[in-house]
Amino acid sequence: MLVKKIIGREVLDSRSNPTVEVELILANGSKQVTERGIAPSGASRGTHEAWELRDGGKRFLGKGVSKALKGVEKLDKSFKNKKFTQKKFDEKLCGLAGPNKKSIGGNTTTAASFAFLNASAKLQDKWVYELMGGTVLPVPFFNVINGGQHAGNKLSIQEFMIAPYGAKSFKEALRWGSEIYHTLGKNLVLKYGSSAKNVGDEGGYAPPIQHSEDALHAIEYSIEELGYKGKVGIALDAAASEFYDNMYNIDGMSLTGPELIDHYERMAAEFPLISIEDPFDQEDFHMFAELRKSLNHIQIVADDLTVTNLQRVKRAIDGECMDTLLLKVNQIGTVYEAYETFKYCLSKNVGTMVSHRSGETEDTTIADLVVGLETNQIKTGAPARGERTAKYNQLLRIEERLGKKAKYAGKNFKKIGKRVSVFEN
Ligand code: 2PG
Ligand code: MG
Repeated sequence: MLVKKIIGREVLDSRSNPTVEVELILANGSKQVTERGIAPSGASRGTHEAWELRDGGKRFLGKGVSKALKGVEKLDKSFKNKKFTQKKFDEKLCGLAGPNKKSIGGNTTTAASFAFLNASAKLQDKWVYELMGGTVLPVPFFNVINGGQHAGNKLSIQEFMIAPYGAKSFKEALRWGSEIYHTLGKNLVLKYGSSAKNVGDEGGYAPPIQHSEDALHAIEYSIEELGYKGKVGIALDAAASEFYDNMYNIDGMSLTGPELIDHYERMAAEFPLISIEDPFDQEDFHMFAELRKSLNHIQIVADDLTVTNLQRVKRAIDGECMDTLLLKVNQIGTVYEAYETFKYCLSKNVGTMVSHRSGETEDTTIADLVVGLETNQIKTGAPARGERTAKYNQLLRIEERLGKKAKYAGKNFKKIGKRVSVFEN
């Protein structure tokens, strides 16, 4: 596939920050297509993530991406009129971007890599998931209460999610998610007043509460009110690096690592918890492993610990720190590198959950990616707000398009998929 042109554009993300959009013209013989990719952006960023290139200075309060757009111009010069596969395209991006993607930015490479993937599919008259060949729809982890860096309330834990694993299809899971979201909103207003329905960065409510238990109670109550007990689990992303300062400052307490394990154990005993992401600081490999031993029925997910980086993932797997990797393309900077990290996890019997960022856009590539790779799990925010529903609605379309071939991961969401040969050349 021949790259004809690459252009960059500064567009806004869901937090009104500028981000990089790449538009790419790809050709095969006389056929030519144009497709786009947009980079998302995190707030609770792991320190080992790919470099996000921003301008500094006054423009957009320092967050402008005009330097990154200069990087896109460089891409145009060096890719134009050459043929690529996804692997070759992403490898060349890595070469140009240098260590940690510092020279042109991981935001630039992510947008370009997404654009190439979307254009390749279109050129072959396929959807991205179809190009990759997957047929399994993931269990969605809807973020219904926001805290930490994503909200203006006092909750230490960043994300309280619901996972409708007992639904029969993705379509049903999305309906349950919406019903629970509304019921929870109503219950929060009854208990905490009308401002409790205000939302955080990922569309979940940001009620004026301080203790995790209160959030968990409200969610459990809402699930049960609708009769979904035993069919919808609760998941957390503690994003614990954000409340770690030698001690873990959570829920009005200051805890050591082992004390925080006790705290998680109490929550797990009282509520239908099925998954905890980043329960400890991003350098605390040891405590991840300890928690995994003591809460072995609950999925432990690594995000800031591993940042989709193969070297850190190897360390976390060797140390038995996690059951599941959180896969974010922009943490590493290209689709192919993310795919390699995923493939390594697969070979080690470690699961993968595909993820959005808190600063998102209308780009839906990750919805196709999760079906294409058959990772069985996705988190992309609340079942509300356009940048979040864009992905869930794309999953609805994919399920409909797959028809009888579609399978919903459901209760098997922790099962490790088998498919590996997606982008081999
Ligand atoms: C996370 C993400 C997405 P951010 O921690 O998992 O929910 O947040 O994009 O702010 O890193
Ligand atoms: Mg996280």
